[in-house]
Parts: sequence; C-alpha cells; structure tokens
Amino acid sequence: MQTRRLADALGIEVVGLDTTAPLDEGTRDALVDLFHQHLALVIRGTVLTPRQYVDLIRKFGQPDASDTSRYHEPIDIDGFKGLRLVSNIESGGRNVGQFGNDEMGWHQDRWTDAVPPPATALHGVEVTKSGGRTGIASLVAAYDALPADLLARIEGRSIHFPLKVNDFEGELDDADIEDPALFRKVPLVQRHAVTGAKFLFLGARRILSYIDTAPRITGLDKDGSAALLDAIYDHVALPAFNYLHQWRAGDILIWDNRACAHRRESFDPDERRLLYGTPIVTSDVLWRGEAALAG
Ligand SMILES: O=C(O)CCC(=O)C(=O)O
Ligand SMILES: [Fe+2]
Repeated sequence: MQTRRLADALGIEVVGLDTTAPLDEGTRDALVDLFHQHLALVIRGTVLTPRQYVDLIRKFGQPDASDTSRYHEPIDIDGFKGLRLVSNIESGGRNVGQFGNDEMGWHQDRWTDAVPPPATALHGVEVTKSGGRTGIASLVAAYDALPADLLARIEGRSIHFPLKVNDFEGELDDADIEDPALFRKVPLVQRHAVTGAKFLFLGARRILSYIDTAPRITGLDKDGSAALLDAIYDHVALPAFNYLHQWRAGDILIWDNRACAHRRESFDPDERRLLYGTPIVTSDVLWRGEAALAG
C-alpha cells in the first residue's frame, strides 16, 4: 500500500489496498496508526456491498447499531440494521437515505452523547460529478492556531447543547442551560484520549434547516453565545485547518470524530449520490477504553 498526504493540517490517502478482502491485523494496525497521526484516512478502493463494508468497519470498532428505520428502509446484515444510507435518491416515493442534497454545516456526529463516537466512516457508492464534497477540519490545528483574543474568550468555558433539537425558540430561561435533563454541558477545550492533543469541541449548531441546535456558552446570553460561536466557526472554517474530499466511487473516508468536525457541500438534486455511513461507537483500537473519559 502507498500513502500520500492530502492537506497541511490533516488527511492521508491510502492506495493499493484490496478492500474486498479481509483486512489482516498488521494492515489494520498500520491504518490505525495513520488515523491517529493524520486524523482523516481516505482508502481508495472499489464499491463494496453493505456486508463487505460493515465487515471492514468492524475491524476498527463497533458500528452504531441504532436501527435506521426512522430515516429509511434499513438494510439487514444478519440482524444488524445500523448501516446508514446518506443519499438524495428517491425510489417509489420514498427517500433511499438521509440528508438530501442541501449543504450541511460543520458538526461532530452524536455531539450530545456522553462519549461521542471516536470515528465516523463513509463509503462512496454513487458520487456526484460536482459539489457534494465532504470537508473535514482538524480541531487540533484550529485550537493550536487560535488568536490570543479568541483563546481568552474560550478558555475555561463550556458549551451547552439542547438534548432536543429545535425546541427552545423564545421560551428558554438562561438558568435552564445548567439543567442536565435539558442540556448536555461539555468543555469547549478538551484533551484527546489517545494523542493527548488539545482540541476545540464544536459539537453542532446549524447542520441543516431542520437541525438547528442553537447551543449556548456558559456565562453568556443568547446573543453573546451566538457572537462567540460565529467567531469560532469562522476560525474553524479557515482553509489552513481543512481537507475537502472529492468523492470517487469506492472511497472509504474515516475520520476522528473527536478531533475533527465535518461538513458537506450542496449538490445538484438531479445528480445521484449514495454513501454508506456509520459512526464507530466503541473501539479497542481507535479508543483505549476508559482513558477516553479523562480530562
Ligand atoms: O454527506 C456527507 O458527506 C456527510 C454526511 C454526514 O455528515 C454524516 O453522515 O454524518
Ligand atoms: Fe455527520
């Protein structure tokens, strides 16, 4: 297998791997090392069946097993119904998958989980000719390069995410953000469980028109929170911290969901796009046990 750096801040490409064959442990460990070093891994391969894809992902950890049937017709792989289909394709009046063709804003998957998934993986099955690129930002590089004034506004503060999205317009008391039944509170600056690197925890804000979390920052009112979040998001979006993935059919993109945020460009609704996706929720190789909960 050969590798090539993809961007200054993060990302490495791997070519020459047969993704249809079972991954041996030595190769898996080499890929895990690349993952920790570069935060985002692009494996160029061929289009896999759902079962081949899930078998490969299981070499890295346990894919999220939540039933996807509230989003789309689930694919059953020996009882596993957690394979997410990210797609704008419609068939027989139903969406084949989630998220349509609109732009998706920066986020980390499952941001309100007590311990968010260490990684997320996507696999390109049908890809667009233009648009629809997936952007990955290193929140480690973004933290390291914070201007002093922005760092001073962030340090020591936490971010509060509503557990129910789109629920609080106009009727929220400032004190409610400390209620653990309503909000998940996490430090804005965290330390990576495996690498020890400090990173900004972004979570999610506006992902799509129907996923708008309006997070709050400790000690700031609604407008103050929004102003600080504007500054943080502008900083994270700087090209210096980003890799923008142009999909080819057969690609597997797997990134560190703790130390990276991701977004997606919009694309022409007349083009077809289908990705398999899954957050990797627990893993002995990407995440070494309870150490993950430290600091
Ligand atoms: O469609 C994409 O490129 C990204 C979708 C996404 O954010 C996800 O599946 O978690
Ligand atoms: Fe996502």
